[in-house]
Amino acid sequence: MVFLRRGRAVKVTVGVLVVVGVVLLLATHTNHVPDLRAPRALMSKVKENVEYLDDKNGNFEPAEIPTRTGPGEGGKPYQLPPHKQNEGSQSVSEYGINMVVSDEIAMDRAIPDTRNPECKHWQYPSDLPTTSVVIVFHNEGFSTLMRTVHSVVDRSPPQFLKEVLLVDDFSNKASLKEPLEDYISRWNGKVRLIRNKERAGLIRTRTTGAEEARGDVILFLDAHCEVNKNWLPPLLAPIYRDKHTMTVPVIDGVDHNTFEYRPVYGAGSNFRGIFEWGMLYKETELPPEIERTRSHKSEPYKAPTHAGGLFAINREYFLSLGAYDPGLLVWGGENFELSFKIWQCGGSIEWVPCARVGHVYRGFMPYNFGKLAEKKKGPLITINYKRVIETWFDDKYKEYFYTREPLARFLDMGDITQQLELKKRLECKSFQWFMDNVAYDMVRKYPELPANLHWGELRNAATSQCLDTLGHAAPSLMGVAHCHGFGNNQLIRLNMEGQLGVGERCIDADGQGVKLIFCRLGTVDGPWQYDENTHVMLHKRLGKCVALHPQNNQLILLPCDPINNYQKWTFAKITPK
Ligand code: LR7
Ligand code: MN
Repeated sequence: MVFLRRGRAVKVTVGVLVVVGVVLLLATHTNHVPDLRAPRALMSKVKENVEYLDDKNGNFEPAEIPTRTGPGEGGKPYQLPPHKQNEGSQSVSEYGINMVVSDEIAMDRAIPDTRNPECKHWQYPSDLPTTSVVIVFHNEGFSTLMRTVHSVVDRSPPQFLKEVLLVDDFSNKASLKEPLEDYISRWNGKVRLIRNKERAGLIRTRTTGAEEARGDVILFLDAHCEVNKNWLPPLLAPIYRDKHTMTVPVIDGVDHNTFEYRPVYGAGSNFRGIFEWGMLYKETELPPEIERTRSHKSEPYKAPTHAGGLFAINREYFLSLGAYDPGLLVWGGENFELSFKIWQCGGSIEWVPCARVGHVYRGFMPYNFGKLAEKKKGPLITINYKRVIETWFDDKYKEYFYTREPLARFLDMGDITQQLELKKRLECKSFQWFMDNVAYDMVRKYPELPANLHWGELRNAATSQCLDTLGHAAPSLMGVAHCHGFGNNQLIRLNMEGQLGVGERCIDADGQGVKLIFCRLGTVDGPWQYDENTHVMLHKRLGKCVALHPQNNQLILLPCDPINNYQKWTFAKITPK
């Protein structure tokens, strides 16, 4: 690792010097804790401070690496030659990632620096905490896993990287046995490997990793990441300042087919994690009232939650919070559990624009949940959500979740006594506090939900078929299909404000027919009115009713005719399977 030397730092342009100065001043005046909010009057000292840029190694900015050529270098997309494309596609069906492409790309390829240019000029404490980078994996591709490790070792100041801890969640691929052990021996113990004796799922495996780790801070990564330039110090600095702060890097995208590295968000825009009432994770622009208080766009900012995979936290703090709820199963919802726990029990979460990490977004999930899922009936991820909301939401908010996911009320979430005790013992605040003080911008997008008037399958009286999204993504035409009783694409909700919904989408209509659409953000009302007596579904704006065309079985809007069976619809109960 080569650090930026003073000589180079002085060459920065005047415009940037202003930023540099502000950053450095504060760094030197507050025990080197980075905070960009320096008084403007101090800017005259800019030059002097630039001279100090490299003192105490406080900057950690690596020297430019000479440009190389080769597959995927610079984060460019790589296309396989025709004779390898078939093999490539096969690997996509096995891994959700094109491993033939990955294998062609250097383990230590260069990727574009996607940070805000200001980031080059931050200064960090020289005595940041040591870090265990914990990577849990189940049947991941060898070269993507090892590229993750290479990027961490190559792009982290060695004094802060205690170890990379790989935790194998009971993989059965030969490449992840001896070949993996052989490969990591090149790092002389800095990269450690432990293995589960049975499949535990990613959530419990991460807790195992946290218990085993030797660093002060644990930093979780998925097994298919590439960390970007100078990623580590900015994630550690807020934890150094306050060990109840968890930090989250900004995630860039790596294409699962071509390995093209490209930012999801530009360097100038900042987003933060929220969720909708069905507990689907979302990201939203940083609210203007927060943006206004910031002197620099590269400054860390508080966020209600995070995507889940990539974050740093003081190890003892994480364990003192009980790590993850041990009742959570395999995958999903753990990001919310940890976020609510941290915020409501006195900690905070910061997103760090100067820490960028690429993550391969797969086309589909290449593994199943194994025996762990068989034991539990019902959709496992919804069960996790239910545990989380039953522990952390206030009653009023729990109702929003059940309004949006009516079947969740009937799922067995197991015992949460221990979670409730922990919440009490740590004297954690209410969910209302969290909504008022942390996620206050959320209800602008996802207002509090009116209750459902009806939910279930919506059956046509003439054909006994059910309204169905037909599995199409919005925007698309809806249709009817044989009623299957499983809910999913046939679970229709009508709320008190006339909104018809299915999953997170809404239903509307126009001259073409009945449509699945994206709900208008920030609204919870809709155009529908259901007649409890005649069972017609009126579209108020169009003044017509939903009808099934007797000949072609398509949905159309017709003048309301309460004695026509093709216009009569009844909500039928779905019983959870
Ligand atoms: O049973 C398992 N055991 C495991 O060890 C299943 C998975 N895993 C490993 C797996 O090999 C991988 O390294 O766990 C890691 C995460 O699994 P992924 O990559 O299949 O998950 P994902 O990227 O699709 O999903 C996101 O949501 C998950 C919910 O539990 C986790 O929090 C993931 O870490 C998370 N990923 C991210 O946040 C990266 C950013 C993408 C987004 C949004
Ligand atoms: Mn992932």
